[in-house]
Amino acid sequence: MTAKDVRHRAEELRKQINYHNYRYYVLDAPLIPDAEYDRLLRELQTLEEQHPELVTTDSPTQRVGAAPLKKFGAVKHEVPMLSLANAFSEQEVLDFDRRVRERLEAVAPGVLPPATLVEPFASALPCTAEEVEYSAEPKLDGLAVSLLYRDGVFAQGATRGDGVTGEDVTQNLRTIGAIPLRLYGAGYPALLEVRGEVYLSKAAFEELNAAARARGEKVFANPRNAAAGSLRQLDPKITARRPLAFFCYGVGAVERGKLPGEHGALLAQLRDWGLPVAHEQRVVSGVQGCLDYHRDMAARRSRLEYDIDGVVYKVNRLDQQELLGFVSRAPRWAVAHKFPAQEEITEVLGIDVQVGRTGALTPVARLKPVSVGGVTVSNATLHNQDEIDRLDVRVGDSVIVRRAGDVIPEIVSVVRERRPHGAKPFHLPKHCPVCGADVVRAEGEVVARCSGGLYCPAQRKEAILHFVSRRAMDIEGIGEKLVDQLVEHKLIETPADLYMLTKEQLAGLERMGEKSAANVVAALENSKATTLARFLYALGIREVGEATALALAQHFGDLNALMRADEETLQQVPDIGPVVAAHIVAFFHQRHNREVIERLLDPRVGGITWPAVKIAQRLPLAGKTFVLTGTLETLAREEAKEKLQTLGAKVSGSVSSKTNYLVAGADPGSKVEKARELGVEILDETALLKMLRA
Ligand code: 9MJ
Repeated sequence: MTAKDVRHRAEELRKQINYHNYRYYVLDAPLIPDAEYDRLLRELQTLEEQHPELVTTDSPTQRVGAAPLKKFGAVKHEVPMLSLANAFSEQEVLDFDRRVRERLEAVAPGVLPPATLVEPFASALPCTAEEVEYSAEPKLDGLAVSLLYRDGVFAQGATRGDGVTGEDVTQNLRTIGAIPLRLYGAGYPALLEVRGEVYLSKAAFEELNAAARARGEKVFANPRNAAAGSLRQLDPKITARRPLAFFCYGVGAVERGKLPGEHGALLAQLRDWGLPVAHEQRVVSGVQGCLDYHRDMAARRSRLEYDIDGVVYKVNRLDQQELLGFVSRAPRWAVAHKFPAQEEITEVLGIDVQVGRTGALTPVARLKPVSVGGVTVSNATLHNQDEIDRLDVRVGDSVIVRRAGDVIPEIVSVVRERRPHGAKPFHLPKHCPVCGADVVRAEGEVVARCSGGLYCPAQRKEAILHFVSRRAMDIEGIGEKLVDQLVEHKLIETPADLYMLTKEQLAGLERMGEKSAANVVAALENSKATTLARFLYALGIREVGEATALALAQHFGDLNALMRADEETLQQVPDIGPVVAAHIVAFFHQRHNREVIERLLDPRVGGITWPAVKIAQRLPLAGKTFVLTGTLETLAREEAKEKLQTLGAKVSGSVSSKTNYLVAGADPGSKVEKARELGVEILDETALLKMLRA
């Protein structure tokens, strides 16, 4: 390609990418799949890497990459960023509308001349203040920002700050996909300041917090804090990783250009220039239109992608807005009609611990019932011990609870000043509140679990369904409906009881004929001849999947040996680390689990058997740990690793006292020295190949 071709191609790609951004973020109607979009972006990136002189600041490749700042600069808002007055009842909205009409009548009785009042806004509508038109919009609780476009190119972005001075967060705003780096189309003013809200969708907020919770990090109290915390990062790379969104709701400074004279039309124009506007925005007639809109949005609220805390009404005609002006820092032409509070204060009466069907323990706060946004809340999830520690919530505490949309109510914080004397920190029990088995919280895990898998009534149905599943004992004809009935009619408590069921008992159940009952009994009978690996998998020990069950069977060859093994012994089995080993030991440590196993094997009950696991079946390299280093000539590193693992070896990344062999290829590096120090046997490639063949 000639230099000119390259420049044309880069321009073409930028145009295309901008168009697809517009389809995706503004119209919500993408034309191409993400993969195709990524290809366009990568092609442009490659061109720009090869021809750095072609890079422009508004290129879609220039969203991330700015260096971290020491502090944010200050930005003065030429047109102040106003806040909104609130209305909490219909009466307050009626009062607002009355004040608007009275004031319009007072300052411009009768008919206003065609509006030349507001430059650059053009309007030719007569003004009668009988019924005012309003723009009605959802009110998002995010972070208000101002975006400055010079000749259509994003030049500067700032937070609202105190309304007069904000922080320069340009580099962070550039990382937000919904903010165009260049306006779309044509006809925009030479200088255009767009105003709107940066926010997190409900899904993005939940995801962000779930990830933080899983890492044991602190969670954000609400989407607003999460959005603010994400945008006010000195390192734009951190902001880039947060799924922030944006929508615009107005303009500030405008120079050299014409804009529509009505707010609704203005937003439509901004949308055409590539700026996302809330899809729910509408123009309504009079105060009744406003109240209808409020009711409609309240009903739709839980189904929206983002949290809203109310709706906003704005006088639609900009000349009327100008006439109305503002008091202190809020415009007289707009009001936020809030929904009832989503947060309330109440007391923690107790903390219960629930055991889920997989044995996970979840602490739940029992609350003094309180109405939150019109719904009575008497419970709130506390997630896990880390969350309890983070909040430091104790029985007797006064707490702030929040109910957002349909999600389970949560405790946001504790009002420490109101803590009663003697309130003690709460700890999850050491024994399962349902079955009494030990509770295990494996190192590095957030969730604590009951280890009474085969016996615990809370896990009963799940344990039985897993036991009969195809890859476990493969008992056909026993599904969820049947297990529900068997457990509810108290015909079975544990998997061992399955084998005592009679045809008559089964045939007496709903949707079970003679024939299906006979089939189930036959399937149970058939399942008795199995393998040790299947049986181990069927026990449903936490973290023991099929592969681990097979490795355990091959390593120990015998159930009793496995049941006696301690954590250290278990970790000699390939791919069994400390977490799995702890789960296995905890499981077999429970007397009730051992009793169920005994009954499963008892010829008078389960009568389950398997062929002896022959020594020959044991993998030749089981229990051996290898480390690979340097370049091998005939084998790729991954290939060598796979071959070793197939033969039962464990392949680790670093040499330690547990290493049996170090395989050293060409240019092996420091691992060889370490191996020598520790007295680990060193193999060259020939020796390795020989071992693999043997
Ligand atoms: C929010 N937060 O959703 C305004 N807002 O208008 C909407 N905020 C606003 N409009 C003027 N939709 C000042 C603030």
